[in-house]
Parts: sequence; structure tokens; C-alpha cells
Amino acid sequence: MDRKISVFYVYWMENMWPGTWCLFCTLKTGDGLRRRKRDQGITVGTDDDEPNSANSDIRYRILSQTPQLPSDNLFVINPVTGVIRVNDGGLDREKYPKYTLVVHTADMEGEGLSGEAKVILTVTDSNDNAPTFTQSSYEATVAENKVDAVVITMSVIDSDEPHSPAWNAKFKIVDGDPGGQFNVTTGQNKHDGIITTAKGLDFEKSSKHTLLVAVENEVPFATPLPTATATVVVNVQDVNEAPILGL
Ligand SMILES: [Ca+2]
Ligand SMILES: [Ca+2]
Ligand SMILES: [Ca+2]
Ligand SMILES: [Ca+2]
Repeated sequence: MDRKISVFYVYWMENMWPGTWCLFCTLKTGDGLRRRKRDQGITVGTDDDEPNSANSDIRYRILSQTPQLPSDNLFVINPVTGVIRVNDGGLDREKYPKYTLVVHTADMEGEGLSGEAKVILTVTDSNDNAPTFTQSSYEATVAENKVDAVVITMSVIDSDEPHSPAWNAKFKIVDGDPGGQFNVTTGQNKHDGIITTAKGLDFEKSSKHTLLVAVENEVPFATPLPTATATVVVNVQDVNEAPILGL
């Protein structure tokens, strides 16, 4: 039995159902990193003894899990194969992005020489947080007759992995603009919604527009989430226009 502590790096997506395997596992040994296939799960411990002898018959158990949150038995190890699986729901990247497990290994069916392996678990992101506006309502004033005029910039917050498609925002005017007089685009920081005029507004026709703007991410939500909206009241400013001759 190799008594050296081996370190394994494992990546698991948050919100995984109990029983699922890690996404992929990397085994760190003296000769570098070896990636293991997903369906192999993770097998800890190495043994140079003859295969199928009692000396090579290793047993595994988890000694500790850090942090022990949201429960202390999030993972389970198969005592014979050393494969680790999710035991309990509750993997949440936004709350607990990393876990360390210490795994005890012993040969002679658990009675012989023992060693330890450390498993560093990174919880990877899924889009389980909807972006929300920093304000639920906005008010702006824009001069009539101007095309491509910036009306207002709205910002959002999102708890998912910054600058990923699960964090980047996508805006849509869902109500209050039947004539297509406004555009909404996403700012360069991927977190601002910028409303501009698509056509020149006409104060004499309508001095006020009330828009309803919705925000989502570039990728669909991973869990059912309500879509956030904000109301934007646009006041049109009157401009003294030359009288039209002939009327
Ligand atoms: Ca989460
Ligand atoms: Ca997330
Ligand atoms: Ca998100
Ligand atoms: Ca006018």
C-alpha cells in the first residue's frame, strides 16, 4: 500500500441529484495529472501489490467533509470501488463553492496498511439565479423627434458566475411599445440594459410612454425561476417645431 497522501480534484455541477457522478475527476500523482473518465467516478488509493490478492483488496471510507454544510453527508463512497457520488441534494456553488474530503484507504479488506487521500471538490455553476433589476421602476425624459437617443440605462444583479452566459443579461420590452418606438440592448459589460429611441417620438401624439422591460440570461434558467421586470416611464419633452406651412 502506498502511504502517500494523494490529492484528487473533482468538479461537480451544483443542484445535481443524489446518485450522480462527478463531471470529471483528475488524479494527482507523482508523475503528473491524469484525467479520469466521468463514468469511472473517482477511485482513490493506489496499491502496487498483486491484483486480486488480500493485500490489494482496498476498502475506502470518508473520514471528513469540510465544510459540513448544508449537511455533513453530502457525499458517499463505495467502500469497495472507491467511487464517490453525491449522496444528498444541496450542492450550491453560490453558498459553498468548494469541499475537501479526507478519504481513508486500507488494504487487507480494510484491516491492513492504511493511507489517506484528499479530494478537493469544486462545485461548478449552473444558471439557478435569475437576474434582477436594481430598481423596480425608472423614469426618464427624452426630447421628441430624436432617433437613437439614449433614454435610460438600467442595471441588474445576478449571483451566478460573473461574465458567464448564466450571468450575462438579455433584455426585452414586453409591454407598452406597440409602435416599436423603442429599442433595448445590452451594454458592453453584459449587465446593463440600454433603452434608446428607435423612431422620433411625437410629444403632440403621446407625451408619456410606460414600458415594461424583462431580463433573462443568455442561457435558459436551470431551475424554474420567475423572470424579473421593471417599469420605465418615458416622458417626452416638447420641442418647439416650426409651423407647417399650408395648414
Ligand atoms: Ca446555486
Ligand atoms: Ca449558480
Ligand atoms: Ca443567472
Ligand atoms: Ca412639439
